[in-house]
Amino acid sequence: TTVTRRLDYAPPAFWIDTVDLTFDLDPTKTRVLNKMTLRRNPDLAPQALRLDGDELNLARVLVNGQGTSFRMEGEQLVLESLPEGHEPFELEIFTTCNPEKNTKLMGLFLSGGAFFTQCEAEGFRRITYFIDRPDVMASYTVTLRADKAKYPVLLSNGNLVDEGELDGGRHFAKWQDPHKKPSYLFALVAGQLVAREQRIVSRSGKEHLLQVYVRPGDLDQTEHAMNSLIHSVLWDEARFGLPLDLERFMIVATSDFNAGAMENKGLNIFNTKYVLAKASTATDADFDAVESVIGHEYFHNWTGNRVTCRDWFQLSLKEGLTVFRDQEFSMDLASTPSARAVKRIENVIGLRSAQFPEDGGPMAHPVRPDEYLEIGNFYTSTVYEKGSEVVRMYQTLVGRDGFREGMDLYFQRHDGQAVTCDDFAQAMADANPASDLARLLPQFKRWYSQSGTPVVKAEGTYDPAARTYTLKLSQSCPPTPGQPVKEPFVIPVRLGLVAEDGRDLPLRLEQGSFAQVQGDPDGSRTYVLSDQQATLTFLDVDSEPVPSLMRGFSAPVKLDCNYTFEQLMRLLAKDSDPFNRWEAAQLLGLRTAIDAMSTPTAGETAAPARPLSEAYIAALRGVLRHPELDAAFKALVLSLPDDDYIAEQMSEVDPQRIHAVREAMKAQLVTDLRDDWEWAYDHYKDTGAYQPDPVSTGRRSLAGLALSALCQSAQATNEAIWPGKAYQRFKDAGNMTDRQNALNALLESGHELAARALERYYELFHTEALALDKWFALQVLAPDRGGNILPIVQKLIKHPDFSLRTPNRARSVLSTYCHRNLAGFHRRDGAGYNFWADRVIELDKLNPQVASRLARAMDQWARLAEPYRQAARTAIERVAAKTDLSNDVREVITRTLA
Ligand code: HT7
Ligand code: ZN
Repeated sequence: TTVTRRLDYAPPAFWIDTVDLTFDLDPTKTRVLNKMTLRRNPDLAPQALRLDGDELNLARVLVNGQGTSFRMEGEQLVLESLPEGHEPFELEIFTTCNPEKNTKLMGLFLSGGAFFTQCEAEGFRRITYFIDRPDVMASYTVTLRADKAKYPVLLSNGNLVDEGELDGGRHFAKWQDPHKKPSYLFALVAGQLVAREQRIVSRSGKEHLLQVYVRPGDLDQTEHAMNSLIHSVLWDEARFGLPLDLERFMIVATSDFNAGAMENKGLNIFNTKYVLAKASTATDADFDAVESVIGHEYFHNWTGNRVTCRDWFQLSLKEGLTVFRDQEFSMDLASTPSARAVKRIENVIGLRSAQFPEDGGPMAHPVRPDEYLEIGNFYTSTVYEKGSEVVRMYQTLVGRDGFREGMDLYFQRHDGQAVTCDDFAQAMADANPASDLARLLPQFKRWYSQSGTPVVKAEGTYDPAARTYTLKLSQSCPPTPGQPVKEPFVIPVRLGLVAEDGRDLPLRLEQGSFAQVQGDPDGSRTYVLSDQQATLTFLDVDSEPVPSLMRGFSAPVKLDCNYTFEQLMRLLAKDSDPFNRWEAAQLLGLRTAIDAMSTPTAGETAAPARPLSEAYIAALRGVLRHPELDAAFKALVLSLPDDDYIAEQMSEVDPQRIHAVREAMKAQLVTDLRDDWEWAYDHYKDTGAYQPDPVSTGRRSLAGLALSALCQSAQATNEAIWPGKAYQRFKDAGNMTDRQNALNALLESGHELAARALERYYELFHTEALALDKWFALQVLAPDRGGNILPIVQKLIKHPDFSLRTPNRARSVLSTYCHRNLAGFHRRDGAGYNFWADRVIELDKLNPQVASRLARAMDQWARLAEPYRQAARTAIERVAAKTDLSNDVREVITRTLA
């Protein structure tokens, strides 16, 4: 229980050059022989060797073949009497561990009778004693021995160099990794698995074998994963000149996994959720997620594996950069400008719903954190998603070609090394010496050190006589834990001036200049706001414009611009930037919600009548019926900001009131546009044979929204046709997207047919784990009606198919309830919070990482109105009072109460 601090970094006292591991795999007692060559770090004074361990049984330690003295300090194995001088020596360590008891799923564990590993961040020490930190890079040879019938497939990193039979029905396989790697990238897999295989020839003419390993019945669900992998290999070569550096690249799926996937060198291990996909059980969103996670792990092969992190404070060096790369990959595959914009909007929705609240709450931390108790708690949306936005800003400041030059220089300088975020920043600046980035680098790096979401305030005035438009920009950033005062950031503001007819007006500045950004579309320029304030005067502006600011979400900030209603309507109808068209609709929705919140009603859960204005409804109708806009884009514009995003805007949060207001807005939207929804449903509902491409995905998404609206409006008028049609569609659907949307339409409208559909769904899919996860989650996500969700949740956790030990299943009920159903969870009687406390305590004993994610559902408690706030505090204090919490949960709870 000690805090680790970034500034305490010191290089390791020893280097490990080679590691030769032999495993005798057994579910309850796996033997591990670890033979290493080490040498003293010549730059440091002689010190003891300290090896990390966690829940290991130590049998024997030999130095150069001889017994030696050692001692334990906590979980560390300490060796004092080692050969002097700088010559390499050999250290052999024999340990055993118990994979079957490993419910934490870190280190070596069992899933469905097969062995898997998870070593990032500090799991390798649960397999053997080691200097378990990312700057210690070694060459690995691994021999796996196991019962052949139970574990016919034996995999580890690199190339298979030997295999054969052993006595007693056992066999072995020997693997050698040609690349040096840190211990967190080690992996092994052993079990009954089958593989889809594909040989490919890369641009350079090299042949590679790609394999996707799954359980025998699942092979028919691997085609999309394999295609995504092939696309990833081709894309990284084409866009970044980065080839696959292995003869063989393997992906293996497991149904018990704490995270999404893991980029172990040449042997990626995946949560089944991000590998398996077939039309009958996976939705369009699932297909998209498979594509982006396969891309993400593959891209780590360069950004993370070839160049890795010096220490875990640099996590965003690999994660922010790799998220950026996977987002660009999905955008490039999307191909049309409109489909690209849809991807961008989806990414920004994700950032705002998770990262913005994180940055404004008790767990706020910089993209490069300064301290941690448990590193597992810092795999956050700040490190990942905000980190990705920081990388995107480099590209915005130096252009796409400049960014590529920066990447090239980064690899030229650092291939094979463990480096820092500063090294990446320096490579970007050095490759672009004439850019704003090079000029502003020290200030730009505040994005790594200062937490909090900056606010950009904008105020414009038009002078018709002078034909000038003056835009005053200023920036500020609220205080965050440990950081009361912030210095100004470097904020790229991509902007345009929109005329009444939608034209982009010319952008001519009286003084100052725009960044020389290649790739800005006509009518957009990027202004780099680096001072606390700036005034831009535009010349030759022949009519009053509406400023379109932060186009494409050019920086991870909140924009505060007091647009009039009419100005927002102009942007929604005509902005050439699709992101800001969508943004205008969101702002209109938010304003309506906030205004309605302050309108008195008969009680806080009573709905204000007809909160949406006629003009706004008409504008949404215009978008819905638009002859040219893509369906996917329409669906995004027609979706109201969700409860959580509305809550994010309030200084004091009343969850029930927010929910009531949003439900009232939705009720009006479904009734006022009833005929339009019907038109949209008929127009978009047929997509033919299932294809997960952007066009058909968009059509299904809009048809789903329409069906849901129609069922809700039918519920209001007691009309039975639409629920009947939804039930029919649920029964007949040829793919899971349409089926789930139909079921959801019934659940959302609260129609009694929902129960029948749920029963039928269970009959159809109870043997398919991922589809069954959805069955649990959909019931928990339904709108809360008079507090009915908690009893449903309580019933579901008693269901024979529910299990706390399988993270996907546990999350499908618990995280869905505590993180994603605002009104269901935040009850006036506090029962949701009590339920949360009980589950966090229970889960912490099994799997601290999953428990600490759940613990974060109370991040925003201090902003709650009464009586929620007091009830929340009581529940958090009850967890805090436990003396045997894991470090993971302890850290979250302590920060939450601070
Ligand atoms: N780099 C991987 C991180 C990860 C992880 C971290 C903590 C505990 C379990 C974990 N499994 C995977 C995932 C990634 O970003 O690609
Ligand atoms: Zn990653």
